[in-house]
Amino acid sequence: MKVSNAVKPSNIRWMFVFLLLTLTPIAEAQWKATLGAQSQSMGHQALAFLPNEMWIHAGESVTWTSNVDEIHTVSFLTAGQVRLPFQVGCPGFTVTGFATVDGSTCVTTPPLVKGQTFTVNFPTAGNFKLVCLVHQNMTGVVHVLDSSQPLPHAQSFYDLQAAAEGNALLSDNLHNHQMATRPGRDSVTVGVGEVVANGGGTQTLSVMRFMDSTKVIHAGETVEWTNLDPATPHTITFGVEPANPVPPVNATPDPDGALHGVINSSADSVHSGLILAAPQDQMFIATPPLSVTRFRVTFPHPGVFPYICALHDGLGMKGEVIVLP
Ligand SMILES: [Cu+2]
Repeated sequence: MKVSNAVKPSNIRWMFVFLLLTLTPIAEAQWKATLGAQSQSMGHQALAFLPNEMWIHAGESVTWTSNVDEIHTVSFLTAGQVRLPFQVGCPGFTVTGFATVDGSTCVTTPPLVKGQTFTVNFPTAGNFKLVCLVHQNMTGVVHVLDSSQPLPHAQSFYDLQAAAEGNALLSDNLHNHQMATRPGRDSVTVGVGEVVANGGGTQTLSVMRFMDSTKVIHAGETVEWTNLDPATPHTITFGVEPANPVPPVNATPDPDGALHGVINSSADSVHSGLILAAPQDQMFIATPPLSVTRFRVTFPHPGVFPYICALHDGLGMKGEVIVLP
């Protein structure tokens, strides 16, 4: 007698296994995600919630753990709320360790560093946008479903996705982009980066390095720094680091808008202020003004002049200019 494929004993066994798998509820009261990923040198920073989209049941919690030396926040703003600097937060309301999010109030952590965790309980169903107040293109969403709804993924899926997304960001090679936009011999690229999108929001790669970190020039020449990163600010800081990194010190605008300083001796302090791309243009919203993306320093005299990015020197973002006679 011919036995059809559909009722072979081996197929019945697999159908049973499949049924078991599909009928077993995903019972995860406590979910886990990661803040950021970084290269060993700390120069490549994935500014991302990993993963940045999760589906959970009402009443369950998610714990975010920082994995990196760059700071991040876990922040849930109320609908339409203006995003404020991370130093201000919600404002004036920051919590550590644990919070409840139901969309009625803003909840944010202070900046979290490697090893720190934050757990959020979601008592009610809804879709909750997640942002980092330090990095504007680091966003995500937590879909909180009623307990009668099935969940699409288990924690093991999110663990794999987090690792894959982090690796994908860190391994993206922006070298060609950097070389193509390189303006000239005495130029230094101040970081390069990219913003990518997925179903949950946006994730960013920032390479936090001066690409030609040792520049050799002759007395009287000028070095030009250009920030190629679409979102991350940097500074070029010689001498004393100012308490407030935002405004420039001892630098004035050239006719094309770039800031320009002069260093006569190693006792001089010159600070670019924040050098960064303008916010991304969006249809139907007022066009943002140009921002300052370039900084120039003229060196009339020989010497060795070290400098740092005041924001990211802790990650190793440093350079020097050697001025020959
Ligand atoms: Cu920097």
